Amino acid sequence: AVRNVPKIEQIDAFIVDIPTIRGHVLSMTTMRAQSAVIVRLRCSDGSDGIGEGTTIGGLSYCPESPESIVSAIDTYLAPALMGQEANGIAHALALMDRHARGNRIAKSAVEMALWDALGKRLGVSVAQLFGGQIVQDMPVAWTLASGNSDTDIVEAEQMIALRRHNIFKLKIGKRAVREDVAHVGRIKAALGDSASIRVDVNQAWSLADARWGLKGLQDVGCELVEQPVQARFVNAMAELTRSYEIAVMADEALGGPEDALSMASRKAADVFAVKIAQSGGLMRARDVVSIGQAAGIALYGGTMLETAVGTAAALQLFSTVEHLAWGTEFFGPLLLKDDILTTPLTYRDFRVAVPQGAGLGITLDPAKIDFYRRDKARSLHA
Ligand code: MUC
Ligand code: MG
Repeated sequence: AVRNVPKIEQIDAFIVDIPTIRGHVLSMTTMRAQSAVIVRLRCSDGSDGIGEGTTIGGLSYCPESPESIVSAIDTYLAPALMGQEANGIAHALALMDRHARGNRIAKSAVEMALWDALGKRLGVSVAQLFGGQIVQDMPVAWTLASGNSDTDIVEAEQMIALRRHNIFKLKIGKRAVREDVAHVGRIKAALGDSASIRVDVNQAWSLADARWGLKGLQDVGCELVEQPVQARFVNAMAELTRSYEIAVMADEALGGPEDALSMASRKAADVFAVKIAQSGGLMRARDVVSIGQAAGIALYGGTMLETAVGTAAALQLFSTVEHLAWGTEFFGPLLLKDDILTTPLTYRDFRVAVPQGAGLGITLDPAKIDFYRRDKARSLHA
């Protein structure tokens, strides 16, 4: 008898442009909106899945842009997967690799939709598909990046009073190192022990800048520095990791398991910021986690400032990881002026909860999607 297995029938990818609640000032760009790529996948048995593949600041963060993610999916990945078995996610990933080099975020968006569809078909969560939930919720950091120290202090104090966040990541690297260290020092002095302060340089420093920077940052009580130098400067990351007390975290340097192995074997980080999109999907993010665990590198759940879709995927996957020593930054939906789910994710008591239900455990709000879709050309974007 021929098995009646569900086949992949349709994959739609589109951009939603959602304004941010304030300007988000990073070393390479200032964001005023997030352009997220949403994927909707339909299977022959009527089941469907949602995915997200999002980057930051157009092409300023990495070699993929929102537009390139959509075009990679439409032109290469979706045609390669049409008619393939929807349950065969490992096979789908292998096929995508055969048809397209790189383009991790695009592949990740499609893989995420396949996991969501599989979970919904089986009536289990994506966390269950990855071995089951160990934790129900996790600590969630907030990024202070208004571009102004006083505004950042007010914002941090509000977050602490609301019991929403007490871990703060400051975006630096745009100004002189001295000025950045002073900015971080002011914020740490204002918040004291009520907050954990970390910084993300997004690759902006030279090794010489970074030596001064790390020394200054640890002296003002900053606990961790993320990607201080360019991703390809692994030796510099290794030198910084061994030379200072402050923890050094790899972010842009981690494009999947191969990079994780090279960073681990060269002792080029104390902490891995593990991101689903940057790793090339949930399976590969899980591989990065395993390599980190095997090497004794601490873990942190990172974000590409995704909407609640990508954030839910991260919550599902990381809920199966026993120890995230540095917590997470799964706050993406809170940076956006609007949420695209029917029921938003839950943030309380400094933590974010893993959504319950089958697949990713979320439902898109169709009216919101229609409103923010770039290809529907709303007057908002005119
Ligand atoms: C990054 O580089 O880590 C994550 C949080 C945030 O504010 O920006 C990002 C991207
Ligand atoms: Mg980063």
